[in-house]
Amino acid sequence: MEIKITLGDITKVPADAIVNAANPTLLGGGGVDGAIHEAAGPELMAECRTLGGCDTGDAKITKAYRLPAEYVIHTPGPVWRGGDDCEEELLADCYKSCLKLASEHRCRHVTFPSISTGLFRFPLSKAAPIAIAAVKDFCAESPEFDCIEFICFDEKTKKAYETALEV
Ligand code: AR6
Repeated sequence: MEIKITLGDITKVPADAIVNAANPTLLGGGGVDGAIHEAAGPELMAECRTLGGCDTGDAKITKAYRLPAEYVIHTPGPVWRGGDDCEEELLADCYKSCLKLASEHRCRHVTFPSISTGLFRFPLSKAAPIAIAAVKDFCAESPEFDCIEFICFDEKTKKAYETALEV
């Protein structure tokens, strides 16, 4: 199993499952969520409306419609409120909930954005090591994945994930 860090737009990278950094309504938003809905087409929102939302740290799966993937896995990350509100545990839960669903759906290649580090303001230097550790922990128990890929939208994010992967 390979962990890859790539600079790019997650809506353009083929995968079995693309993870969406959503919010608990699952009814769309800005950032990567907006880009994913835009690229997938309106059928994605129609399916999301049937899901009844999702708790922070949990995940729900849909089809991917016009995206280059089989599935989208939607996970609401925690809003950063200073660190005393279980943000770190909830962020790790996001990655693990997504990988559990991906595994149940026999996905081998999963792409992640940097959950919570945009509009939800989770500090990147804290989020990147939590993300890498959560993926490594999960995959140590479930080795069926070929590739878990972090698609970073800017150089700063890519560097933070590369640094976290090196240690
Ligand atoms: N491909 C890859 N990464 C992207 C893309 C893209 N096309 N677009 C943005 N990013 P954010 P959050 C990066 O704000 O912090 C939405 O309104 C972005 O640069 O998308 O979890 C939801 O509905 C950043 O590095 O997600 C929620 O309300 C990372 O993706 C809220 O935002 C995450 O930024 C979730 O906030």
